[in-house]
Amino acid sequence: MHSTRVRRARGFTLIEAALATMVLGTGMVAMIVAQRAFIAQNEWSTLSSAAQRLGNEVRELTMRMPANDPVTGDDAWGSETGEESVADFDDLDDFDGAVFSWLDGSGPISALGAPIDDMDGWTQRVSVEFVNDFDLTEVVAAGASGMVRVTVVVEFTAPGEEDAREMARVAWLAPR
Ligand SMILES: [Ca+2]
Ligand SMILES: [Ca+2]
Repeated sequence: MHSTRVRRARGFTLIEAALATMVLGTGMVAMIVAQRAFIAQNEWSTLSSAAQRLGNEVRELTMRMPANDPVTGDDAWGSETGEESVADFDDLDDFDGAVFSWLDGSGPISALGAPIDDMDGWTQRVSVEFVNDFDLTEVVAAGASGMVRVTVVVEFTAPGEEDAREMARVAWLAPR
């Protein structure tokens, strides 16, 4: 009886203390992991909404443009002679293959056609295709249908990284 009392009075044993430290430690690690995951998720959603926005900027820019050049009609694909930059583009197929990138200062562009400041890392890639009027997933030869599909792939290169990552793909249809 006497000896038990003495043991109790000693307080925590080494093992108990070690266990308590371990429990605390594990709790802290779990908190840090959770916080990191939260920050990463937050960053990801910020990036993906920026990407969506950049896709929509191109969409707005081209909204009122015809599928074919107002002067040359559907004879030529791509930008016509003298149309050298986005400021000259006046029909949808002018945008086929266009790349607006932070790398060369050509992008990413806004709905006004001008590069947006402070958007390092971002690139918009545009492709324009004719699709089957009755099966919009099927790409057909240029001029062979009444429906054009414009796709903007938005990529982001994180600081310190070399490879760009696709963050959004915005596509829409435009009748000719
Ligand atoms: Ca044109
Ligand atoms: Ca054109």
